[in-house]
Amino acid sequence: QNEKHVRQFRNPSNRDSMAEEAKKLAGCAAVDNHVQNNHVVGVGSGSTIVYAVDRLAERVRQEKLNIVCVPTSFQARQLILKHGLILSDLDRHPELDVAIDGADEVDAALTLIKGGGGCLTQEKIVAGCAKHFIVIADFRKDSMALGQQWKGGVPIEVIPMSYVPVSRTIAKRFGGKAVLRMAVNKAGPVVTDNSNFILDWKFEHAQNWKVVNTAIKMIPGVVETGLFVGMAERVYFGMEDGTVSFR
Ligand code: ABF
Repeated sequence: QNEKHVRQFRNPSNRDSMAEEAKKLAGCAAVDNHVQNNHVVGVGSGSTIVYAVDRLAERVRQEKLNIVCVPTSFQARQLILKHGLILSDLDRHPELDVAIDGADEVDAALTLIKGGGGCLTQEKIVAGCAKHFIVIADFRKDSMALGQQWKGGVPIEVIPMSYVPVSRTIAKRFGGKAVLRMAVNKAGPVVTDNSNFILDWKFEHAQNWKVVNTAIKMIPGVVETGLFVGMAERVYFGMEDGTVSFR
């Protein structure tokens, strides 16, 4: 019995398929517990949010809910449209009842690293406009301290002309290395929805994330960081055993 369990756990494809199921559980839990009729809902980006929007669309159909959605990215906009949900923006709905989004890593204090998908700036703006910011993730994102699970570093969106000086300043002041994110085909840098570049800061050790976040934001050229400090109200984790835990 034990051996079978170990084998299952070591098989990456099993773990990945468990993670897919876990994302779905977390997405459904967030929508079921936090979305009500007449809500304006912020829709995050990534693969976990896809399950949340599936569930949201299902509830809108079944319960005839009146829901308005504000996207955090081009991907989120397409998802909203694909499901025939009502699409809005922050001009028309600057105050959201709830925003739901994924994360790359969540620590014990609910500090998040986000932006692996490159949409951190809009994600932070939308989360900041929401009365409740709810995060959904699978068990692989749950971490005691940032950097223990997610190895991609902290994404930082920068104005293109500033990427070299910003990268040098970060390395000098906070250690580690801030690397320009390149497109998968290496033909050029990743360009965000706001026409900016992304630096991935591979930090060397745990820091006071609130202080570091503020300090990085003060560097000329920095648009936003993927550190979400004191923003998440609740995080739902889909677990390997088919349950949902939250904190
Ligand atoms: C967005 O999508 C990002 O901030 C984060 O990088 C990513 C999480 O993606 P996934 O749900 O695919 O793990 O929420």
